[in-house]
Amino acid sequence: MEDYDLMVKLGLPTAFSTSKRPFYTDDESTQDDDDTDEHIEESKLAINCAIKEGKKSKKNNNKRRRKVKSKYWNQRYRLFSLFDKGISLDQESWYSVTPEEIAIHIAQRCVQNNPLIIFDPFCGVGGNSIQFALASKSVFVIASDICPSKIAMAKHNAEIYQAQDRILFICDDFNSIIHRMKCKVDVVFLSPPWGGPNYLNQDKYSLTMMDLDGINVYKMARKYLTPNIAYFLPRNIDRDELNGLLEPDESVEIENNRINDKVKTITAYFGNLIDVDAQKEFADSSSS
Ligand code: MGP
Ligand code: SAH
Repeated sequence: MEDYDLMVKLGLPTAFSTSKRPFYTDDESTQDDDDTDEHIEESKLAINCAIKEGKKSKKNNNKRRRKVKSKYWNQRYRLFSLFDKGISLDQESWYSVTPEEIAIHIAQRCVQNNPLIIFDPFCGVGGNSIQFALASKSVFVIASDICPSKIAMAKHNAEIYQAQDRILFICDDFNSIIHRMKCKVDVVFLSPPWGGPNYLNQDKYSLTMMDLDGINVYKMARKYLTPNIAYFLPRNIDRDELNGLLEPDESVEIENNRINDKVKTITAYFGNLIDVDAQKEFADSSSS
């Protein structure tokens, strides 16, 4: 199915710039044509670069390696097990992408209630979106990011994992796309930027330290999208602040994501993503 048909089906505005081509309905205003065309050209260029980079990546691994901090390079298969098939990453993504093992786990949790649409509005180069699409054949993923080149890379990476057919890639700002979504979203996954690797410099990381203000990001997603939210956060997050996001009678499940016994990240689950059985088991065992 063409992206255009899907966008119409999902109630998405068809003038979004996607990594593929611009889409218009006959009655849509074309006043933003120039902006959109420019955006599309940028995206096309980025896709070509990503594809070229992918093709060359086997031959040029040494060249790539020199540009990437060894700490990240050494973890490349942890980020994408199919790295050698030509996975594309930019500098920011090397330290932001969700390690594959964690992304698979989060995806499995998010598909447990058989959602139809999962929205990943900070999709980066696709670490999570790919795994959402692979986690269940009945899931459709809307993956957006403000950065056109990341969208192009995410698309390219999704093709490597053969997950592209169930992901719609859109280049847009979170603050703008949430107001334009007309379709019902069943789950939203939030993985905004934490301000780079320096997030570990403080004992407790506050959501307000994010450039986008993590409290606002949560509140906007809760208000305009769905209460079923998985929020991907630093391991030193202020947990009291997360509890402070809740309305009366709501709860949050905070999960440590470990790799080799080390807590790497945490995921906070809200709404129907909370594992009620696990919470009950925990409550029973701690009260006995
Ligand atoms: P990290 O800072 O590389 O921690 O991030 P690590 O490897 O435990 O550092 P060390 O020095 O203790 O060895 C761990 C993970 O957090 C990354 O793999 C990303 O998945 C995630 N992550 C890190 N940052 C800076 C961001 C970010 O800005 N946004 C998002 N969404 N995820 C991030
Ligand atoms: N989960 C992703 C990584 C996300 S990193 C993965 O595993 O690949 C955070 C992403 O947020 C970056 O790609 C950045 O481009 C994007 N971003 C930053 N500001 C944004 C905004 N205002 N709207 C949408 N995306 C934004």
